[in-house]
Amino acid sequence: MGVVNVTPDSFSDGGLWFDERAAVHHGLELVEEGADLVDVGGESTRPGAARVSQEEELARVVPVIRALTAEGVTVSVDTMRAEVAKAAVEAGAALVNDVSGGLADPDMPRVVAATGVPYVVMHWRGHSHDMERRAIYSDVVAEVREELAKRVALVLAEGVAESQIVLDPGLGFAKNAEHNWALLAGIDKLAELGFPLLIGASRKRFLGRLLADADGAARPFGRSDHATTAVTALAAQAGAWCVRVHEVGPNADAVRVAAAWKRGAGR
Ligand code: PMM
Repeated sequence: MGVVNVTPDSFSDGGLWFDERAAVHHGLELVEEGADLVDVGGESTRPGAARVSQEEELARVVPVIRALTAEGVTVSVDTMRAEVAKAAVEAGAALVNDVSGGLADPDMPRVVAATGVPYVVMHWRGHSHDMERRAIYSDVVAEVREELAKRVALVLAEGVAESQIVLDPGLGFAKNAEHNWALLAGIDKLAELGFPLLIGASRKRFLGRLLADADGAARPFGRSDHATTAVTALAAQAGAWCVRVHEVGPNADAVRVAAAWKRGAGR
C-alpha cells in the first residue's frame, strides 16, 4: 500500500501532494513502482495534529480518488469519518482505512458494512492532539490485542462481515518507540486474532530514533526508508497481509523476496 497524503502537514510528506494533480500523479507513480493499493488521506494524524473539517477532507480526497480509480488504480481511503468513507467508496475506493477503528465516528462501522468493502480497523486510543498522553500500558501486546478484539466484536455487531476486517496495531498512535518494537516482536500474538494484518511503520519516529547519530539526534524521516524496508521484509516474513509505505519500490521488492524465501523458490 503506497501512501498519498493530500494534506499540507502530514507526518513525513506533508505538503508534497497537496495539489490534486500532484496527488494523482504521485499515486500513479506508486503503482508503477509496485503498489497494489494507493491509500489516499486528507487529514493528517501526525502527533499533535488538529482536525480538518469534513468539507475540507471531502474536497481533498474525493477528486483524487475519482481520478485514480478512473486510471484503474485500486484505492483505499484513509479516513475516520463515515460520510467521507461513503463518498470515497462512491467515487471508487475499494477499501476503508480507519485509523480510529470506528471509535472516532460511531456511524463508521454501519456505513462500511453497507459498502461491503474491506475495512482496516486500527488500534487507537484518541485523536492526535493528545494521543501521546494515552501511551500507557503494562503489557502493550496483550492490551492492544484485547482492545482490537473489542473493536472487532463491536464492528461485527454493527453488521460488518468477518471477511471485511483487517487489523492494524497502529504503530505510533498512543505508542512510544518501545511500544512499537514490542508490538512488532509480538506480531504473531496479534495474528492469533485470526484477521489479516496491516503494518504502518514507514518513516515513523521510532525508526529515526533507532538510527540516531552518535550525539543522539534522530535520523530525519526521509533517511529512514532503508529501515522501513527492513521492517517490511520482516513483517512479510511474519505473515503480514499489507504494509503501508511512502517509498514503494524497495518495499515491493522486499515483499517479493520474502514471498520467494517462504516458497523456497523464485517463481
Ligand atoms: N499511519 C498513518 C496514517 N494512516 N493507517 C494505517 N492503517 N496504519 C498506520 O500505521 C497509519 C495509517 C500516519 O502516517 P503518515 O502521516 O506518515 O502517512
